[in-house]
Amino acid sequence: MSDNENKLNITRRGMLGATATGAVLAGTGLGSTLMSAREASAAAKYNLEPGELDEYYGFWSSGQTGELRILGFPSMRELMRVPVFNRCSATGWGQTNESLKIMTDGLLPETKEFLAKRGLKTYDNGDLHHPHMSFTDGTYDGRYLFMNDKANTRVARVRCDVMKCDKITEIPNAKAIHGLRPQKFPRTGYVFANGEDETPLVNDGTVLDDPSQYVNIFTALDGDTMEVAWQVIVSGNLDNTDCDYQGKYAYSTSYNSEMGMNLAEMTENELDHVVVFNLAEIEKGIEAGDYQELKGVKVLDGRKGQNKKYTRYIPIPNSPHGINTAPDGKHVCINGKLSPTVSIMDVTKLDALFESDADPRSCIVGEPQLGLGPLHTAYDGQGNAFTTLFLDSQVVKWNIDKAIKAYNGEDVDPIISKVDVHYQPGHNSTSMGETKDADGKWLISMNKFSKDRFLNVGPLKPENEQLIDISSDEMKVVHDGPTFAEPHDSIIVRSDIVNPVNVWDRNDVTWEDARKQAEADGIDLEEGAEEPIRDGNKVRVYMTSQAPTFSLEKFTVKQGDEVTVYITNLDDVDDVTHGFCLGNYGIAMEIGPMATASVTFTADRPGVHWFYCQWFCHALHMEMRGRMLVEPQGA
Ligand code: CUK
Ligand code: CUA
Repeated sequence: MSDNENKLNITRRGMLGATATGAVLAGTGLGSTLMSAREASAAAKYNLEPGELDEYYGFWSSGQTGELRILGFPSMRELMRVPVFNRCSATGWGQTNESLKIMTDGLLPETKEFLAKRGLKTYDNGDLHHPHMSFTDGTYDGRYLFMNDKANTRVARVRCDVMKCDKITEIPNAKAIHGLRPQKFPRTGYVFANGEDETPLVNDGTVLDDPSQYVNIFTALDGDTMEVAWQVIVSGNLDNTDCDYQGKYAYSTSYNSEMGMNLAEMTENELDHVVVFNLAEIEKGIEAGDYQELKGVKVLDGRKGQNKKYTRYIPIPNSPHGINTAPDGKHVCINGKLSPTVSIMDVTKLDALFESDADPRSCIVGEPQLGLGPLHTAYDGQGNAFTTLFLDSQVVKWNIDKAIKAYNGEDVDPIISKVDVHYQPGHNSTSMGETKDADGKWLISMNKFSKDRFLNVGPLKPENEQLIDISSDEMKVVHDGPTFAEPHDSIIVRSDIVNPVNVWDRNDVTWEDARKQAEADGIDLEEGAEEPIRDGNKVRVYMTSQAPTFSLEKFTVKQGDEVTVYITNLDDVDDVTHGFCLGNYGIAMEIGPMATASVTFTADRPGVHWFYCQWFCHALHMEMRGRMLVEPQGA
């Protein structure tokens, strides 16, 4: 290998930092024909060698797929899919008793009844837009992830220790939970959730075309219990939401202050608004009994013109969409969507708004024109903002202080640079950018259309997520990442904050019901039982699994029995997940190392039915199987 080739290889492997690489390239005279030093340095960070670990976790939504996704970032390698509102063939989410408990416990009684008539236990679909981690003192704390379901008005929580969903709450009174954010300070605390679709307050089918009877609902959940803490009735629908770093205010954009019911009506006004929620006043209002109870929830009236201290309405140019608090703890960017502007709100001016009858626009301290279709803004923690321009297919980098100066009449241009993205960006996220620890290294632009960027897969095309190096003023797109429907939003979290376990704790609450049932049956879950336990036509089968065998190679039940199979995985080893798939019974589930999982079904098909382990676990994985005999009725 020649000297030059050798140096080239080293460069390509990204083993040198920017300076050293630059020196190597300059020394060889190859600098102009190869990657620039800066590109090489970015490549060194995102093109990981086999076995190398990422610097960040990325938590991605999946829109109408209904799951949460975990990526290694910045390599953009998809690490895991966590089923939440969807069903999952691999893990049995939506089928195991443990997952069904999580999916059904938080449903409203009326929903359970409605679904039962359709033969369903829970909704089959969801629309997950906004995943956000719990905070302590203004930054991520690695406890939980919270996320919305716009389709069926739910909020879910994922435990970061095992990366599984543990609570799903259906929100009463509201419709279509869209914007969602956890409280940043002092901790989460509240989880704020916007109802996007306005409905008649009493929605019993007697009102359709009387807008005066339509309301919208803002909800605060308790992030620890996942119960609804309180709700506020507002005017106009609610789109996105965020909150401050002081623990005093939450705020939501509203793109339909008109309370219009069709497109023409909804976009009529030049100004829509942001609704600001005063948390202390709302808590006082509840204390003082100034609420009505609707479906078991304390609901305060914060509509426009109520002149109560719960809310203030700040006029914002036409149809604002994203709302993002800057890491400086002071400024909030409100993205105009139909207006080419972003409005900068100063949270330190909100007290005055509530204390006196100050002009609600007095908290707006800047309103730069950035380009067409501003949707969402992210931050680098150095005073700069990055806004997606949906119609322009660009991301614009701009400076917050300069925008404020320009608003005050100084002759400065806040725009630093623009970069083309492909195409039509919605959300963008920066590394740690929605916390006070924003580090200004990376930006991801989540583009709705990929068009010509990838091999054609037919009329339904993937989205395109582009990794952008923002370590200098000139933004640089360094990677395209196709994704299936339809991540709206993501967060990028330093990897040291997230510390999942490798093996389940046998005392985990997930299989509490299974443990209680086993105790009642006099069975130890970790031992299993040699024969099924019969209880009328209910039959309980207790098995353990240890690669490559189930503790039962066969069991017998009768046609028509309601059978519950409990499996405890005794493999106390990283990565040895077993499965239980019962052929032609439509049954399959995952049993993680040291976990218990169970599934209940009616044994209505007589005959011999093989069950097998569906997670590859051992050289004899294929042999990890057994038989269920279903004796015909009357036998
Ligand atoms: S919303 Cu999708 S691009 Cu649901 Cu956060 Cu703005
Ligand atoms: Cu156990 Cu495959």
